[in-house]
Amino acid sequence: MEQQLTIRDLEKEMGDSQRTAETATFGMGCFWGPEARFGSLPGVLRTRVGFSGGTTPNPAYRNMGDHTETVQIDFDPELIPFEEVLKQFWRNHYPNRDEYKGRQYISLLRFHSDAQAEAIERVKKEMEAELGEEIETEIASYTQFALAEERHQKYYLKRYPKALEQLEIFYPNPDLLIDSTFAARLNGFVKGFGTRESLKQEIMGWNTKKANRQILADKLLKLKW
Ligand code: MHO
Repeated sequence: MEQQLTIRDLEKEMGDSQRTAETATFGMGCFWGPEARFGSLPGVLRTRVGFSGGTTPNPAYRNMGDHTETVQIDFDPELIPFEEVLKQFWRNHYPNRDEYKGRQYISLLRFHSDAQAEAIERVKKEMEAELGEEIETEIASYTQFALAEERHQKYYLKRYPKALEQLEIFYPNPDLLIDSTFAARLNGFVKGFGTRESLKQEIMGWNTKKANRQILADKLLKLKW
């Protein structure tokens, strides 16, 4: 019998571009939505949700203490510059909301380098002009990020058990959804970001073996939701 390829094999060469990948960490309200939005953007390699910005040890969804719901993405800055990530961040939530449930839903940014810190200051000014208000996003240097429970990862995609069943062959363990670009795109797609056709086009341009790209594009077109 032919050996079954898992998503790790199918996306292998994309993972290799980790050489150039950058990470961004931010909170903009309930983490389910922004994981889907950012997961749909070409150039975003991986998305995950978790907790950041606080001091409570071992945070979990029902015990996040002073942490904030946070999305973390790995992206290829040649395909999507950090400035663009920031514009998507600020244009898609209101950063000055009154506190609600403590720090759980605050607007939060953690920078991973001096270059990111500088870009944040620059783009923030631009966004303040656009918004006509000062932005109160909590900005600090990155220290830690704790992954949320598996049920919160790719939350919207998980609302489609029938599709997940058809994907099981690529993802024999649900944890494989966390690091997968294909899963990030599908999670965005079910939330209404992008079309089947635009996603197929993008996949055919991925830095993967041609046969593997074809397998993923075929799967996408055949998926029954
Ligand atoms: N309105 C959602 C928020 C979940 S989000 C992960 C709920 O509590 O059902 O904070």
